Order: sequence, then structure tokens, then C-alpha cells
Amino acid sequence: MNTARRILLAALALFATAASLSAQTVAYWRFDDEEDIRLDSSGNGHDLTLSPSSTTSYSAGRLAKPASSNGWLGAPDNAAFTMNAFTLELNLELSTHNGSLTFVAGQWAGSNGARSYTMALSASREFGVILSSDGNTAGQYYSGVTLETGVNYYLAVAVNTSATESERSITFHVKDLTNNTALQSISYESTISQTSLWNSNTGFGIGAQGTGGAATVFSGYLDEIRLSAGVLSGGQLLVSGTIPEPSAFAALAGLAAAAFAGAHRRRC
Ligand SMILES: [Ca+2]
Repeated sequence: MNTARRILLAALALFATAASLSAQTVAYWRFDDEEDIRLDSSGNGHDLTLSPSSTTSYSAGRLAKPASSNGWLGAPDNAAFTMNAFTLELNLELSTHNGSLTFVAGQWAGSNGARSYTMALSASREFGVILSSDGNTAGQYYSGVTLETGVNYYLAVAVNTSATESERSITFHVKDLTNNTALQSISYESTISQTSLWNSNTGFGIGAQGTGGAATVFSGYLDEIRLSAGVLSGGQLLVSGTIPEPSAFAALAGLAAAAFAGAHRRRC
């Protein structure tokens, strides 16, 4: 086997590894079906239900979510939503922000025993996550990134809880899709308190906490909401496509592409 072929196969093997990691996907809501915005594309059957008198709607392949406590979606509680480590990704465009803590998506409701995890925006539009080990007390963790209205972002949060403090981690990933900036990955550096995540019996809510709640609803557009079990690395994120990072692989892929082009030229 020539060197070019070996490099190409090595690259393909890495692609195959990346593809197999999709088995970690719990749910993937894409909002691409104009006839039914509730569908889960993961194959795991976590189709969403509409809140009573829901005002959410399809908008060019995204979910349009009004500033209304009636406008949210939820997937019924499922054992698959209970995880001590998870990655939650989505695209988000904020239309308005009422200066309150805003729930974006997660397994969370305000009552005791119903709190587990949720992506959130602070009262000052800072991207963060809220976690609870006991269903009651919660820790709020923020990325330092403040979101602007009218900008489409890719956002992800990867969380690992553990009885061992040194094993706990939160990593935020942010990319401004409107201006096509580079992906920022931010590790939360202060103490993380949660030893595990609570087995809440509330649904997975999108656009609000799982029971609605007027002060805390999201207003804008959401898309490509993927919940994964475990901590995805940067290269496994939706925003990275199927090409694993870090740059060592990019160099390898470049070599393979160059070798392939070279082989092609030799055949000509
Ligand atoms: Ca979509």
C-alpha cells in the first residue's frame, strides 16, 4: 500500500470514529418539517408536545419562539434525559430580552424536585448553565459571553459532574454564525458544586422551563437542538461538522487531500 493510500485510510478511520460517536445522541430537534415542528430526528422518539395554546411556529427551518409563556415545547420525561454528563447544543437568535433570567432548554421546572439542568441566559444576557444535584438547590455558571439581539449564535455547553471535585467540568462553546467568527471554547474555571445531576420527573423544555413561567421565557429563534450523553470534544460538535479537531487532524486531512490530489494527477 502506498503512503498516500495509508494516510487516506487513516483519515477515513478517524471519520468513522466521529460517525460512531453519534450513538451518544439522546435527542436532536431540527425544526425542518413545516408540517410538524415537534419531530425528534435522532431516531430515539423524543418528539415534542406543544404547550397549551402554544404560539411557537415554523420559520424557514427554525423554531420561532415568541415572548409568551404559552410559547414553549417539551418532550415528556424520559430516563435518557437523566445524565451526570451531557452536552447540549443549539442555534439561537435572541429577538428581545426582558432583563430576567431566561430559560432556553433543559430538564428543569421551578418547583422543588423538578430541577436538573438547563441552558440559560442571565438577566444581563450572559450565556450560562444552571445545575442541580438534589432537584432543589442550584448553581448558576456563566461563560462571560454576552449575547446580542438579532445575532444568530451556535451555543453549546458540555457538563461533567462527579463526586470527585477535580473531575467536574463545564465547557462553553460559542460561535457567532451571523458574522462567521471563530468558535470560542471557554472552560469554567471556578468551583463547580454539583456531584451529580438530579433525576427530575419534569419534561425536557424548549423555550421556557418545563412549566412555562412568564418571566423566564426565551424570545427569538431556536434551531438544531441536540442533546448528547457525555462530554463531546470540540471536534464532535455540530458546528465542527464531522471533521474531528484538533489541528493535528486538520493537518492529516490536508495531507490526505494533497496525497489524493497527487495520486489523481499521476493517473492523468
Ligand atoms: Ca433546522
